[in-house]
Amino acid sequence: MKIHDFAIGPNPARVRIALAEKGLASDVTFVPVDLPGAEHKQPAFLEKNPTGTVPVLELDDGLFISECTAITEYLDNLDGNPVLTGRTPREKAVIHMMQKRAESELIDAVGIYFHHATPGLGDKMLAYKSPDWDGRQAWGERSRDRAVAGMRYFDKVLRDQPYVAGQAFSMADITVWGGLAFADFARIAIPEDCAALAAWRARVAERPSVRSPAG
Ligand code: GSH
Repeated sequence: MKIHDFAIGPNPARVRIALAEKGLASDVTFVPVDLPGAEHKQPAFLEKNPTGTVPVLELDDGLFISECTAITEYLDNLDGNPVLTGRTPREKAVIHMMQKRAESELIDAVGIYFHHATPGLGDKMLAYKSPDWDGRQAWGERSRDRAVAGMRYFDKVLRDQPYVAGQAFSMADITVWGGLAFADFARIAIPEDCAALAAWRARVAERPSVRSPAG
């Protein structure tokens, strides 16, 4: 298997953590994609993933799978022991729901702020953004506020349970982890009163997969 990604990206980190959780790190080769150079917006890459984002998993039969959730589900099911995406219908549904909330209310909201209200990945990416700086900035700042509201939401969830989707670590925790890492990078502070979120983060930071992700 190959993973086309950008080593320091927070979404690539989600898959790198999943690979380490599953003990599959040595089964993949990483192919770097030059995001600041806009390689992911060029036709050769868009053939692999029309949405122009990383990571992308390339299987040995030539199939390309994009979206961290789809990649994680594939990896998690390879050994018939899906610990990250749930075993029962109920577990699967809750993990899916919470991870989607972590995407839309946290990591994607941070991404909009970073890419549209700050210099983001630099000048070569400007051609792929709206030329209306004021509009972009206003939209980005609304997204930043949404990300902070997302942090508060997950703090509330974690006051009542040890992990984002319940009693066990899952793909939903990985997405929140990536969202907070992206927030650090984009300089969006976690509200100081989010004690449950901070305690969860300190606990997750000790996991071997998080301390030593694949790659
Ligand atoms: N929903 C996508 C997934 O789960 O894979 C998000 C992927 C994503 O946004 N990746 C970032 C990216 O490629 C890297 S952290 N950004 C480049 C861009 O938006 O131009």
